[in-house]
Amino acid sequence: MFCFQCEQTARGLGCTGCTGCAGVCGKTHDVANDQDDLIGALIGLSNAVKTPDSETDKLMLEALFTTVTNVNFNEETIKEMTSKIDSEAARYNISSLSHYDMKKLWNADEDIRSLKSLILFGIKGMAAYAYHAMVLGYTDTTVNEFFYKALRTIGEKGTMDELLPVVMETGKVNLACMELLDKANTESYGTPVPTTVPLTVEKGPFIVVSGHDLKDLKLLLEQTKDKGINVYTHGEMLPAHAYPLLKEYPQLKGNYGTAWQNQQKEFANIPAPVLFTTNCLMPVKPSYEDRVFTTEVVSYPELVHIGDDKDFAPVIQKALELGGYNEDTEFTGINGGKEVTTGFGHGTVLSVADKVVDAVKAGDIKHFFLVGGCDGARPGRNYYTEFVEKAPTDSIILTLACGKYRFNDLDLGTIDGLPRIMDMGQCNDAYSAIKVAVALADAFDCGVNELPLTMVLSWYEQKAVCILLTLLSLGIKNIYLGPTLPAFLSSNVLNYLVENFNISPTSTPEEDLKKILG
Ligand code: FS2
Ligand code: SF4
Repeated sequence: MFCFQCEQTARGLGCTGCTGCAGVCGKTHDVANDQDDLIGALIGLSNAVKTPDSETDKLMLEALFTTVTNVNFNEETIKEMTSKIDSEAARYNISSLSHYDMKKLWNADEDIRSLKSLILFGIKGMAAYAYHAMVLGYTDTTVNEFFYKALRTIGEKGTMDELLPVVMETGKVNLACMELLDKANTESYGTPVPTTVPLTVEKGPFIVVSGHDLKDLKLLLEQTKDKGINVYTHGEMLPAHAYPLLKEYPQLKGNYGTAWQNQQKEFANIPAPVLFTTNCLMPVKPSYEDRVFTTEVVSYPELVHIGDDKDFAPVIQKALELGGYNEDTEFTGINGGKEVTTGFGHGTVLSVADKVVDAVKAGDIKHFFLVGGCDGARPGRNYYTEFVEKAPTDSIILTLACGKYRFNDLDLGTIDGLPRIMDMGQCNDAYSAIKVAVALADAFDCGVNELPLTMVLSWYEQKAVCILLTLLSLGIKNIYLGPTLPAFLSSNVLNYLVENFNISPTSTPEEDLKKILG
């Protein structure tokens, strides 16, 4: 196996090994190779089919999403998907589909490998967003067509000069994709409103829902109506509390646990089932394996999978069987806070834009930080907690994705009635941050790079890659990126990013704050 698509890759170089080995995430050698075959089949399909239809689009999104870190650990379902791609080719009268050999990519010249990896990992992340929009009935032809173009590009010979524009195009198309998902979510469930979310679990049966898929949560809320079962979000599902049409379910009570990398500890003893709608699933420990359920593209050997009929009866049954806690049970965030807030998407923030602009003009707000992205297991990620704690009291912290669990339970007070920490939502809600930044730049008649705004990002998996590419495609400079730089950036590609975008690796909160504010 060879895999270096995520931040926790072995030795900061790549997860490798032979039969019996596994990557740091727990993905086995066989699963890694099966995922490569799946991508190889997709590249073959992109070359062979000139005008794919919506069925093919759906399969392509599923296949890419399947290979995102912490989504699928199951050889059987990955192989099934590869066979589906071969059958799909047969539907277009292609009798034998040639698969691209991914070893050609992993063994390519390091700069070519680096640029193609940016494209491949970027479209994997983007596929997750396109998939969530698609299940809500929203698709975009330009976005879908780009996936095939990108896949073909990975399979072709290409120079750095030819590949760089496709890397930037990946970011540009991902902006359209995040916009599509924002539209899908807000038209389906309403515009998020600021919401306080308790971390206490009430007594009685409950279900924990993790991942990013709001539609699955909505279906589960429908099926748990009047059943005496409460529902708690976990990880990236937290922002669901802010959507008016989800909020109206009285059994949607609060949030359980923190970011994904703590799940093996946090799920070990809970008297409730957990449903994973997307990443990030970690290898499931025997102590709680009978309580974890998967759906959509998430797959793990031996776990009960809720299929397309979306009958959550096994999850509901398990919740009733386990019964929950006997008493209301108090949990806290990692800094001891008993509640968190969310719901500060572009709809909310822009509705108070004049207040924000006035506070800046009056000198009450001197700086905005976007501190967001993925959380992860590596040491060093407390950088983000310390950064937020040490940020000056006249600064506002915008945040998004699961990295916020490092500090979202801190009470940093308010400035002119505006909370100092504003959670904009899931990782895809980076779209909100971009909309707010562009609106502020308009209000102050300057470019986004001239605003008193700094992005301090944490990355882990491939959705962070497509978001970073979107920011670069918009010409956003001076981004701080940590906790480590991607292993798939060759030194020439990194130099290009530093020279053209002034990307800096994070150092220490004190030093970075000094540099930013100095
Ligand atoms: Fe966090 Fe994991 Fe959102 Fe990422 S829950 S690292 O998938 O996509 O962010
Ligand atoms: Fe290693 Fe990350 Fe790949 Fe898992 S996804 S095998 S941890 S690089």
